[in-house]
Amino acid sequence: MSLSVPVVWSDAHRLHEPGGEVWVGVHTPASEVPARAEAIRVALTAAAATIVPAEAHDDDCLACVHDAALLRFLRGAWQAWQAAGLLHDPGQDRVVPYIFPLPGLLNGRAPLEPAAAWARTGAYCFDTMTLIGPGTWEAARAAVDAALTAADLVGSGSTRAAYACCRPPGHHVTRSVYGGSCYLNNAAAAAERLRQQGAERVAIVDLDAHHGNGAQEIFWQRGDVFSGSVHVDPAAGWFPHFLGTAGETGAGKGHGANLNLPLPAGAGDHEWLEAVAMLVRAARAYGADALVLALGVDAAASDPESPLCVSIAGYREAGRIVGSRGLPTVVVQEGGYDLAAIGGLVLATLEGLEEGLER
Ligand code: SP5
Ligand code: ZN
Repeated sequence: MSLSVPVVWSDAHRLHEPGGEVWVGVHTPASEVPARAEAIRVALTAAAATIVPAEAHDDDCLACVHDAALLRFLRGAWQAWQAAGLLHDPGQDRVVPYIFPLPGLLNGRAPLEPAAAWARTGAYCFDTMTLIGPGTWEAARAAVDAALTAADLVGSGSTRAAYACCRPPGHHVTRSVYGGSCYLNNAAAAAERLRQQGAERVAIVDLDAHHGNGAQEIFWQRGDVFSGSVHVDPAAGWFPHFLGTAGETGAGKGHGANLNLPLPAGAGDHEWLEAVAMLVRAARAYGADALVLALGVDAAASDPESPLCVSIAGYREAGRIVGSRGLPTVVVQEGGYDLAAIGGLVLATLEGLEEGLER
């Protein structure tokens, strides 16, 4: 039995080598590494999946979800860092933030555009862990192309479901700031593309172990895109720490179109699958005519970055639950850091999704 969900892929992901993560001031090894996507590709190819190259798209859907200033910064960040001589003095070969224009610094006024290149990053990056190297922009842009290509396949009706092997991931990026190993919000761009292709209402269902804060903020006041996320409770000490609680439900036209289901550390298949089913029911009740599945597989028990304890059978069942509503579905890769498990987890989820859609 071969996997029939097409797998959208770009070699350009290899150009992004974060080279590390600065955590509490300490340079630690990177978790979001090129070997992740390669391991997924190996598992899906072994299941005889069809690989579809990501097609270049213009910036249209990207400009719908991100501020022009963020896109301008990301596009030129590496060159500006290099031009400022920072590779040699002090000897930093990645773009990293240093000072942050937090609201309390400015009494609500707009920050200056810093003259110093090394001071600009903090206006766009909300953590110290998400480093930019020479190929980061090209890889992140190609990941968006992969998500948009998958959305085209689904939106045109040529397949019920498509999977985009996006790397770097995207679900932590808001309209104006990046972080959490993410640079551009692939899932949000896919949702916009599905809308362009005729879906009136799109639901993003985020299974990554961490809160999908990016889509939450991008679509906070919008009634046409629902955001739902199951994740380890940020209030109990987990990234993104400052948000992701059940009380965050959207505002204005988006009131009721955001649903967070935080779980305690240690939660396993039973609680997690109940939450997944609840998200899918909410997406249905919302009236979604297409889904974007933000598929992080870092909720797996063996994952080094989260305390959730989901099994591979749990991910397969989650795929079935998501597929059971028969909605056109774009699957976008998010986190997942156990290199030995990541390929099997993604494959199991996609197999479950196919089973759910066939029923
Ligand atoms: C896409 C995604 O899953 N992003 C998650 C980023 C969460 N990173 C939080 C890291 C918290 C500190 N971990 C210490 C390990 C240092 N390498
Ligand atoms: Zn994650």
